[in-house]
Amino acid sequence: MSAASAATPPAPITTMANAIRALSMDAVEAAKSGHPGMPMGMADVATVLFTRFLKFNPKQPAWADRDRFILSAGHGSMLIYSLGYLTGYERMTIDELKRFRQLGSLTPGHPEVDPSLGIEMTTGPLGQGVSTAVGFALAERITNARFGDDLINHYTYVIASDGDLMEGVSHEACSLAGHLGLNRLIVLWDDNHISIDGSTDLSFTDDTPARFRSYGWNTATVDGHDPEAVAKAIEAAQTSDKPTLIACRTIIGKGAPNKANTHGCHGSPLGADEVAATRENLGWPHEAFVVPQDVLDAWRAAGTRADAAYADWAERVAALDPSARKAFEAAMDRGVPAGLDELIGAFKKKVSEDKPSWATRVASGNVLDILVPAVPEMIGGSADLTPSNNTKAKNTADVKGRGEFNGRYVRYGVREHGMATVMNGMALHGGVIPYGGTFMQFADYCRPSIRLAALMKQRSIFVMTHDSIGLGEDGPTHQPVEHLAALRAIPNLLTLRPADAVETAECWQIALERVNGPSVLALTRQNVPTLRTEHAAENRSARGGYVILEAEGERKVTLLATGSEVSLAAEARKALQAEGIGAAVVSIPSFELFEAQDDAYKASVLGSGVRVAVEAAIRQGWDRWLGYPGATAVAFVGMSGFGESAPYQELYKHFGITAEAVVAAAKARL
Ligand SMILES: Cc1ncc(C[n+]2csc(CCOP(=O)(O)OP(=O)(O)O)c2C)c(N)n1
Repeated sequence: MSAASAATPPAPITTMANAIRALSMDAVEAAKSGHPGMPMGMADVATVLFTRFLKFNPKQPAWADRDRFILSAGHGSMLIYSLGYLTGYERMTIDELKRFRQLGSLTPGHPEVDPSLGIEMTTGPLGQGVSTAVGFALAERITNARFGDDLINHYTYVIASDGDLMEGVSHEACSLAGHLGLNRLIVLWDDNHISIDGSTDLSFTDDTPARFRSYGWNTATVDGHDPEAVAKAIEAAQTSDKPTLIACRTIIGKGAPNKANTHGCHGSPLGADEVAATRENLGWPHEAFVVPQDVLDAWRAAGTRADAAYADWAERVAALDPSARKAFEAAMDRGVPAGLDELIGAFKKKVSEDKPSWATRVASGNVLDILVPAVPEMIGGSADLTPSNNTKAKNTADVKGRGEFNGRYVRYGVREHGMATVMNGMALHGGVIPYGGTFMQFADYCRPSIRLAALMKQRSIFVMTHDSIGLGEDGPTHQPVEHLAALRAIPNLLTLRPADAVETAECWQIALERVNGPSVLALTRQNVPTLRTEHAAENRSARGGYVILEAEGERKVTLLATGSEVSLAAEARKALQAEGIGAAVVSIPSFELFEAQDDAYKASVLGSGVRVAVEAAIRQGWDRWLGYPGATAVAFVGMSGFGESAPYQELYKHFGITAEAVVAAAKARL
């Protein structure tokens, strides 16, 4: 048992659980929408967890060593909101519960990340919570290995539903958790045999515990309405050397005399009559939203169980020598790593002098060789494409798992979606800046988690190499075409497509400094020349778009490009200039950052006259720059269908993405 569990409150546990049931059904009733069944079914399990095991402090919700609790079955959000109110998170008032699902309330339909309310992550897309929890548990072990038991030593608890365990991503992430032996991960499965369509027998007849055992987990099966049985299972899980799945056999909507154990109470209000009958049945005579003082007191006492543990921990932090304390706080505060300007500046200077023709994935690998040793929070990885993604910095060890967590690199296996969720969990936990690689084509396999990273404002850095038909012979299945547009469509995601080694370093700096959102680095497989041959200390990519090559003489044409096509635009510029046509090249490593610049800057970069954009991808999204005021005529040179399998030089020719085509497009419009 954790230190915090010593003071077991003597309160009647069923009555305390009934408070969750009543608040949940009342809030759903008031909102006229929501999911009462799950919180009512898991109320007993949650009460055992929060009153006897969970190490948390509603007055110090950001406590770095708190246990993490993730409600993966986010549709049952009233469970976590009820717990927040009952245990004493200050802002989670009874009025917020009354405003369940209303605009601007702290109680949206599905929980949205806010640790100050005890909500560790945004859940709702089933499968995400339990999978992201694997990342929390992994970050806990990694930060424990770095900072020691005195500072980081906690559990990650999850409540997951049938839907969570049906979703493929949970299979990926839980398999990884078993492989790594994340023994501080404890999943309480709401094994209620009901989902939306009815009985889980309709579609879900796996032997789930056997499946988890095959992943390397412990499993237990308990009556989820027997508090002692639940407590015993959690106690055993705490000392296990494996992650644990506790199948809690429960009755959905427990307490509702007519609707319990039916899918009718999964996602609809119980209705006034059933609510009244449930009050009667539970022996809960109180008005809607009224929790009697003695029950509230018992819950509030549960919220103070870890006060002493917190004070002891704070003392240990205070007693650290100043440099150790600074390192710990810097890591856990999720700030900007120190010294980036110098590291990136020196790299840029060297490559602008050496002018290598590296693929940007190679440039990225070389940047990582410098960054990873200097930024101890960075934890890399790849979904089994390490040699292709160039994600492993020289001389770094693997995070092997099973007690060995002091490495810097995670072998995620062929689990792109799982990798992305786990990265998000690490970012959310804090103390770790996760980056992970795959082919950009497989961004689609990660997309739900990339979207959640953006929604949750987390610094997950996705390294996506092989970013166009420029990957060549692997053919259309591997060649991204619409992916840049699709990634650029996600709000609060930075899609960075650097043109050369200098821009690659700048983009890494941008991604690391971006403390409130994820980034994708789109990197080439094929070599590209160094275009930034004059060193500038300024991070020019940070403006999103800039004139990388100005026109000689009057600018008549502006060529817009990203990534590998910037060098193609540079060739086209040369040909135009040779004919006396003043042409500038604009590199746009990030649409989002360029969009954020003021109009005067954008106008000066985009220029007037003819504008031609070139990108080995679809046109979607480009018209915002082509159509920006000032152009007399515009053209786009790119892709409009899927790729082909051939050496990449041939593919560029085949699809007409060439310097000649750009020149012709410009000249035709002059
Ligand atoms: C990825 C995803 N697909 C579909 C849904 C819609 N949805 C919400 S709950 C649910 C299934 C409910 O069954 P279960 O997970 O067993 O929860 P319970 O009914 O026991 O509360 C579904 C399909 C979702 N939230 N996320």
